[in-house]
Amino acid sequence: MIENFLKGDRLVAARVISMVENDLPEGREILDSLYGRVGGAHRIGITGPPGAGKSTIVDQVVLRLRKDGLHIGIIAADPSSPFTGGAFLGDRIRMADVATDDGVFIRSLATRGNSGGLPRTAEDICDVLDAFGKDAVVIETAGVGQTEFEIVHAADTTIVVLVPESGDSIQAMKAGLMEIGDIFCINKADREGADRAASVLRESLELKGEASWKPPVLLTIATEGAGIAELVDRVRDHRKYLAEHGLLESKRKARIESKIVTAVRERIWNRAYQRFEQDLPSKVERVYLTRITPTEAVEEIVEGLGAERS
Ligand SMILES: Nc1nc2c(ncn2[C@@H]2O[C@H](COP(=O)(O)OP(=O)(O)O)[C@@H](O)[C@H]2O)c(=O)[nH]1
Ligand SMILES: [Mg+2]
Repeated sequence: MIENFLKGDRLVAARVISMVENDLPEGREILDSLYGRVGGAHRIGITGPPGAGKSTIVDQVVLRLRKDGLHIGIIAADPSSPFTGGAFLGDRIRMADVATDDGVFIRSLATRGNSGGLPRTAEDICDVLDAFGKDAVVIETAGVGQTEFEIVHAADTTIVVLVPESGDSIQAMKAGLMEIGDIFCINKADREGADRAASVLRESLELKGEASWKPPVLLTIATEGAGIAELVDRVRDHRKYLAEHGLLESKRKARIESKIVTAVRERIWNRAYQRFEQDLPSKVERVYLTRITPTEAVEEIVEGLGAERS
């Protein structure tokens, strides 16, 4: 499988991604053996409110990158449908321009649960596409809830897409989106108020103090491809900036660190939980009857785990 993967077999890549997405041991094994090849791809996150035009922008950006001969992976993390738990097909269809191109690999993910968060496995899937030889991996998320912070962690460069109507609310906008953007797009600039939204946004970004990277604010009309060339230029600038300041490296290390911490936590927790799970109802009962306090119950459990180990 690995041999065919390295030959560029897309079906095999899709299978590897499924294994990784479903957190199968085989998936982890394959990812481990490919790990030496991870690290080259530029990870570009794109977030913003639903309907702002993120997928349309991705489509346009990817078309442009393809013209330069780059190979691209796309991960679309859509809000899951409350009825089926599966991802909407809309994005895949709208990305029709790139969907038939062999140099592009698109993967739609169902976000699990209602949090709208980026699935934990999205970073692993990025790693797979990176090892598959993609020059850039674009991750699209609906900008709701937790996603903002997760995308920043997963991406080297984060693009925040807003629409002209955001102008009135930019000042009141969740600090979240303001903090995370490396590049801002006011998309649907064919509509009223785009210039004003852009200048309000620029002003608010000015107030943020003197970071060495000033997030540019661009106007785009994604449906017409307007502003996309500049967007791609700014993405390249940002990548260059990261490289020159050692930030690609530090971001990568931060991802490795949290990957390790998360995995260790999970393993230790699972093991510990198995050991005290059966005593839990009796502890609950004793706390309920106020024989012991919740804190005492915790202490008993933790001490019990320690005693068993030694
Ligand atoms: N008028 C206008 N419509 C746009 C523009 N960009 C995207 N759209 C439309 O907005 C709708 C939502 O776009 P989509 O890319 O799916 O948004 P997403 O939910 O952020 O991914 C679609 O009907 C697009 O055709 C634009 O620049 N101007
Ligand atoms: Mg979309």
